[in-house]
Amino acid sequence: MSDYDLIIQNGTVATAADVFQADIGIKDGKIVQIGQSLSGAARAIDASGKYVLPGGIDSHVHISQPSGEGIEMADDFESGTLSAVFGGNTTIMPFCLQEKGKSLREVLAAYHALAEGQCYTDVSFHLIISDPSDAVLGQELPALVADGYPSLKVFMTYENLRLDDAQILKTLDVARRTGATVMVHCENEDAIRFLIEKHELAGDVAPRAHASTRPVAVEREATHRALTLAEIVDVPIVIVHVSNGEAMEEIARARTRGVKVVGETCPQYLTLTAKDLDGMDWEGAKLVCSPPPRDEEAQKECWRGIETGAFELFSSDHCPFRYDDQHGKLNPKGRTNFRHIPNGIPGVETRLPILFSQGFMTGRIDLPRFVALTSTNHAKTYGLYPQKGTIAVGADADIAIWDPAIERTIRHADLHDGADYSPYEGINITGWPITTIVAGKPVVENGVLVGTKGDGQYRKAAARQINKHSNLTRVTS
Ligand code: DUC
Ligand code: ZN
Ligand code: ZN
Repeated sequence: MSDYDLIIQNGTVATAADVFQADIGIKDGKIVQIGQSLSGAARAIDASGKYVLPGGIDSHVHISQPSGEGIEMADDFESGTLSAVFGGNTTIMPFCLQEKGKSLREVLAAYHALAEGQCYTDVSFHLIISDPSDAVLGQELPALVADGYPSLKVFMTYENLRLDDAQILKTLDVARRTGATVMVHCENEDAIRFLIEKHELAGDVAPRAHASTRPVAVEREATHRALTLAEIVDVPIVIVHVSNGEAMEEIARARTRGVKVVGETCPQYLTLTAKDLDGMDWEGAKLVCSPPPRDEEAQKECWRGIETGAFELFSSDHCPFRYDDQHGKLNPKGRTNFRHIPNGIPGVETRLPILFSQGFMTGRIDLPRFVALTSTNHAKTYGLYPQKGTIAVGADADIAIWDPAIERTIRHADLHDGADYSPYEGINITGWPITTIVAGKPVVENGVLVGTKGDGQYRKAAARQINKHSNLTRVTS
């Protein structure tokens, strides 16, 4: 019998800490050896001239999420994970949305049924809490955290989703007691409502108004408030999809007060601006996401956050809707008023190439920082580490092999998601993941699909171990 099922030979391996030349031996889905000149495998992949990195973990992805009457997301678990694996990801973390009145168990069961047998990557869920009743906060949530579902998102915006400050405080308090991790969408709903009414009165209802009704101040104020609520409760918090320097400064200030906060930014805040929406008329609907893209100055600030460590997470916020579709961006109401255009853009396949090309290949960040931002920190923040997010003996053999010599232009026609456009169309990229290995099995090899749906499994996560580790460190079995 062979010592290994698979060896990856001659590659340059990187983790969040080191870069080194090594072979990797894989057996039964795990990394079992890292060394020189390994042999004795059923098969070998030659990675000469390539980078061998932990597979991407995209901890902010929306799949098959209810999004309003008549609206359908463009991806189910099959197409979403297919797109993810072609983009070098081995795990994605979609959200399970609790609709008001529903129990969390019911919601989870429904999402598990949608994902079962359909996935090309591993999957681990976050909850979205929209109805923090006594039963949910008192019984269901603590039981689920203990049962391997320890992360949840709350919204400060959207009529049907937003929690008020009292509800957020209570939710944070449950997180403090149970070791759950709370992600917060920070935008002030009342301020947005006020601005939307003004725009509608003035007849300003084209997609560009989406950006002007959600200005930086709306995000900055809510970010400050969320951080203050976490400070009062004394619990770590994740601020998701930060779009600009002012919100980032709130995170930095909170850190100096001792708040444990993890900051996330996304490709749209590095590559798109509100001006793009402006120039596109109704095609601007393709870029409607929240928070909206800002300006060149905000892009620079987000890059600064990536370079300096203000942000620990770089996620796609993949939230795909078809553009030219009555169930998508241009639904019957959406084609007459921006308020009815579903919020969100696709990007799970392009997240890693954009940061690799514009961050690593330009010298803005080094390879360990790329790995930390795209894989390791996601695993640590959400309780999947060290089983996932690194290349180490005993870890899952979740690996992406990158060819830094590939030059490509992003074209939606080459991508694998269910949308009908990419917000990143036309961006030139240097470097692309050519082979993606999920739990020891090549799913994409040399740019060709060789795996099958069902190769990806559901992975439970661990809660924070209170008083034993920092907010970024947990242990999964
Ligand atoms: N928030 C997200 O995280 N994704 C898409 C839309 C939104 O408001
Ligand atoms: Zn959000
Ligand atoms: Zn999102």
